[in-house]
Amino acid sequence: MTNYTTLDNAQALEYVKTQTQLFSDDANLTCYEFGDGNLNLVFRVADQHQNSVILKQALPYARCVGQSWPLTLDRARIEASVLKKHGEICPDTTVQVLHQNNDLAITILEDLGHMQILRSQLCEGKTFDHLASNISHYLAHTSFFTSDFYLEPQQKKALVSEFTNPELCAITEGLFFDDPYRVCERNNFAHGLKEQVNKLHQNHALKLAVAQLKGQFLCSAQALLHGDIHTGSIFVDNKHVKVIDPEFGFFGPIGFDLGSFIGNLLLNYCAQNARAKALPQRRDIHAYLLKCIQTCVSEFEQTWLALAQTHTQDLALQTTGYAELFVEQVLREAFGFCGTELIRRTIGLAHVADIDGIEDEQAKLNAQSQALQLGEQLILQAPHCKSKEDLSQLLLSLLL
Ligand code: SR1
Ligand code: MG
Repeated sequence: MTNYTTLDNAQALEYVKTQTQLFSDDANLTCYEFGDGNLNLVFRVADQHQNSVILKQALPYARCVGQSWPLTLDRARIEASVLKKHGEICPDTTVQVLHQNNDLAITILEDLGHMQILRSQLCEGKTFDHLASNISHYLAHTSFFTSDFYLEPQQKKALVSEFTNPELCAITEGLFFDDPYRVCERNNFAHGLKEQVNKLHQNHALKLAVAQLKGQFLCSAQALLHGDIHTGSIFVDNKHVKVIDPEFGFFGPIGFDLGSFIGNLLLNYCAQNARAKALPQRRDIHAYLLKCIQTCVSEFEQTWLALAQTHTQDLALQTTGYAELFVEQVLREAFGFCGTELIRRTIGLAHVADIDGIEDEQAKLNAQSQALQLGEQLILQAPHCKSKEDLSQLLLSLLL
């Protein structure tokens, strides 16, 4: 990465002008940086006719912490490559990569500025009927077609190697499975949660279940994951859903992505007790989020089993009943990973705006406390569920 330099607005504009053919030669370009994520620079480059693209550049450190947390630039290669691979499988649901430069850690993407970030929409109480089907389609197809059920063994192993992402995985390993369960400098929570957090730190059964999930995360190279599919990594409008930002992508346990997505819907669920002040409105958004989770899980299961039935290449994995057992385990793990997302977003380093944006301090504390309890129970109880119906019952019993 010897040529690497961080771009400013003028340099990003110049880069697009001179290194790509994305605009015509006489285009009058403007450029501004508007990234508000945890890690990268994000520029919008537009011409006088409202054509625009997004130029994303990885910084050599985590933006949300600063230069004291160095971070590999290779994540830009991983992100662009995951988008391309997932885009081959699910073109309608994956943001399009227009240009990739690994030396400068630059990716140029189609501009989704006409769409909205799902997290902000859910916070405003907006709902999207097509969300669950689109995301379950994306998760089932990308995971099936990058798994050993479908790929030749050598092809699969070559991909595992191409998508080895040790530094970003180490962030997830620490933030999801280590920090929240012990005293740690990076943790961040209000004094009002101290007692609940202390109890959590002393809960051996919980730590054991989390250790099992971490074991799966470390050892189970099942499929090419997005690796960070929260509601801030999803754009929506009335018809479409587009997934962005898979810089944490790697070959991992399939349930991790499904669990991360569901976890973010549940974080919003907890936040709505404070956000949706009128009871009918609160009931509606709660019912929507629950339905969205149930649809997502059942359509994920159906789609995966249908793909396994028609497209499994491996002889032994074709054995009658195996795909069903495999998907049951994926779903159990998904609910466990979902629990770890709820906990780490509540007391760990990186929180979510759904809850942090609640103005009333007591209401915020209540939402955080609910997220912690929910996370804890999902982690503890999901491993004992035998089917998706059991998992769905478990969730209902914890929420109602
Ligand atoms: C230092 S990175 C913190 C978090 O932001 C990313 O979006 C991931 O969720 C990561 O865990
Ligand atoms: Mg991200």
